[in-house]
Amino acid sequence: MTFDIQKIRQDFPILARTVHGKPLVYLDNAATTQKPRQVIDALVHYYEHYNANIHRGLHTLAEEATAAYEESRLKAGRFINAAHPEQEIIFTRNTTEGINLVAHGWGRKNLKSGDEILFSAIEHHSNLVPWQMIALETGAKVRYVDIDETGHLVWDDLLEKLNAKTKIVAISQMSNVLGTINDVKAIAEVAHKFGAVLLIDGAQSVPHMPVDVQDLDCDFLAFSAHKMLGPTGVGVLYGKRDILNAMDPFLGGGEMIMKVTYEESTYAALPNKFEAGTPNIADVIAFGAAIGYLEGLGMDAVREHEIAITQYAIDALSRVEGVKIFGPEDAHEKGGAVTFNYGDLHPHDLSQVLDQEGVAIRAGHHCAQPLMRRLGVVATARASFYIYNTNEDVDALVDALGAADRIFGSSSSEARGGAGHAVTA
Ligand code: C6P
Repeated sequence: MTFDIQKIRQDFPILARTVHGKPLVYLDNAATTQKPRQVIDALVHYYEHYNANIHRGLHTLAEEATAAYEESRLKAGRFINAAHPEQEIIFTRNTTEGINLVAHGWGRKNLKSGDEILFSAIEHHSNLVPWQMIALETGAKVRYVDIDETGHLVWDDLLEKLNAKTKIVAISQMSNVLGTINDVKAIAEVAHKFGAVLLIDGAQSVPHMPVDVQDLDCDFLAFSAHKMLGPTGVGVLYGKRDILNAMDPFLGGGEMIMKVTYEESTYAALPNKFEAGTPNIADVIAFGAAIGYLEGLGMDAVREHEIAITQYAIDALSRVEGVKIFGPEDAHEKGGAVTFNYGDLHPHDLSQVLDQEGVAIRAGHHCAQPLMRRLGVVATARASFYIYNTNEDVDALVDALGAADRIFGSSSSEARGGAGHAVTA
């Protein structure tokens, strides 16, 4: 292990609490992560010492707030190695808003009837619904790349569906359900050959592995602060400068203009053009502290820790009779999310029993209903890990499954039929 998990845990006040009299075992990190003291302190410090609106005021507080806000932009840019952080990093509310910004800001201008939008079978609703909406509006058509039985994209299907009509490829780098990691660098290469732009949904990848937008050569990357130790209500949309410059604004209002008359307006330069109205100043500043925390650990070390704990979890869960795991078995091929079902027990019931044991997981369709249908299930349970999780947390999950079994008899002989580790179509 390249970092000291026990030391890290001390930075997270919430990890000291109990749930139903049991120590909290937080395994719902793909939904949102917990926040370290450094992030909470940055938030409180802002409100206690220099709360002011940014960019507008000429007083000391406004200048301090503006400087801290812009510093977070530079930090976010450095974190993903943007070539021009001061222009290419747009603060949004979350990944969802970033993708909508591209669908509407870029899509309205660049899509027309007969064009194609290509996404994949593993996408989160956030990377499906905005494209369906813009397709309806423009007459473009949505298509998706299928997955194989381990949850990887079928490369031949991608090549077959990419063509001169494809104008944008919108793909997640890491699935929030199966954890599968897509080779987005290779996808960028083939998409660009056809003249298409590539948007990466980085909601799950950016928090968990090193991501370098220049190396990937992606055109857009969207991610959320709250999944990487930061506050809720802040997201980042990265876009290549030339592409952002050529796009129309998504929202109109204060801060995003150059000149306004009663009849018409001209727009501000990047990034303000895309940040209409007062932004989420406090949370953007606290997000800077979250980035600093992760940089202190090193994203290579974060990834290394997650491979280790994910493999430990896959191995431990595989030994539990009645557990069926979906997605890759090798943790090197996936992020820190393990999705499974336990016998014929509904994941919602399972989640409730685990909660009684202090273990927090997510159960449901994980905002990926088409993928659930593709897997042949209505819902699954998901344990997802982050920097503060230990193998003991995984042991607690496995023990809690025993409690569920005692209550529901979930690993009944009928239910034990599932072979596990396979995506069933
Ligand atoms: N997935 C999960 O439990 P927002 O809500 O905008 O911050 O993130 C949306 C989103 C987009 N893409 C992927 C791959 C995601 O995983 C998510 C959020 C959470 O899986 C909440 S549904």
